[in-house]
Amino acid sequence: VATERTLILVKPDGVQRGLVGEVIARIERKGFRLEALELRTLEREKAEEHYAEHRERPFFGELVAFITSGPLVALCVSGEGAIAGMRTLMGATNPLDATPGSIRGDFATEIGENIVHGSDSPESAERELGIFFPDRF
Ligand code: DAT
Ligand code: MG
Repeated sequence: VATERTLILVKPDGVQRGLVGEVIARIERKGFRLEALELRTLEREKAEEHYAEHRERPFFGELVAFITSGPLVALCVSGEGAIAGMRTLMGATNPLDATPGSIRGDFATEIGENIVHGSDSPESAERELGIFFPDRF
């Protein structure tokens, strides 16, 4: 497995609930590295760009409203197999389906408030890192 980097977000619900340290601790304990970290509130345009693949979905408006609703923490995480590895640490998109022991499985119940985002492929990772850290990656 190659060394990869991926964009991770602790979404506004995770920041609001004080779970930033918990999420970062799990990432570090797993053995992945933090390459960049920023607390910011996302502008609507950036949110729409980040979630462009979901533009036609019925929940798109809610998704953009939620992700812009308060500060989030954006991270670049790297390591062997970091893209799939972080998806495993996060758990399934719907927290009710997420395995206990995963972030979503341990801390969430609602699909619309599932604490974390992680890129789903090398292409998405590079695209998303370019949105959040344009002068770094
Ligand atoms: P993931 O975040 O696991 O990559 P995704 O890319 O399919 O999942 O969807 C992006 C986010 O959109 C997801 O984290 C929560 C929200 N979402 C997905 N499906 C939804 C649905 N059916 N209803 C409401 N929100 C949804
Ligand atoms: Mg996704």
